[in-house]
Amino acid sequence: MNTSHIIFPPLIFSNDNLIGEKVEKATRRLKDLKGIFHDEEAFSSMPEDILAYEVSSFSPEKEGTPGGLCFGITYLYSGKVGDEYFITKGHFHAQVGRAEFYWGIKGEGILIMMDKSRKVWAERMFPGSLHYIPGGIAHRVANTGNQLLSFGACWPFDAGHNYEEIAVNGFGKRLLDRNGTPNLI
Ligand code: PAN
Ligand code: ZN
Repeated sequence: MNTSHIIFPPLIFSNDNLIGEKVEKATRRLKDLKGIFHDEEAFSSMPEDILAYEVSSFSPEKEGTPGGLCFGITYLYSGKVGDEYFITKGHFHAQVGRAEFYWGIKGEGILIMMDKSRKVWAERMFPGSLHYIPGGIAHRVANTGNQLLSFGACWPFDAGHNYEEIAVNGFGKRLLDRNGTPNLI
């Protein structure tokens, strides 16, 4: 048998690690999340270099290629700013019709979603949980546990990310710790 056409894949996803030459890593520290948390006093009393989350992603095609897919793993650290859990910035996709899958890998958290009318709902995330985020729905994740939360994501290449709207108006509800229990308020 001629094995010359059998190659190693460009990507290995092992445990919660994404390994490959084309994997890119983005880092978000508290200072990158200014204006996201409601307790500004608690925010400014914390070291701004604290790691909030990292994203390892793999984009097999050129940005914007219609029909292409992206794959990413987010590592969201455990922590709180006042009574608010560490969260990702959150975004709508720039192309409104673009959906996405998330799935829980490690730790526990909550996926918060919001539609255009600012109606908010949420789903628990845990190892093995699978979440479909329809097009036109803003999404962000909170780590509600005391260990790292890692989750996978797969989204269309041409989705694009609209952070602006969330940066300006936030979500309609926040996930706050009330006596040790997460509450959407
Ligand atoms: C995810 C997110 C990732 C980080 O890959 O980009 O969890 O969250 P923010 O992008 O809101 O900072 C995704 O939803 N991609 O579309
Ligand atoms: Zn997204």
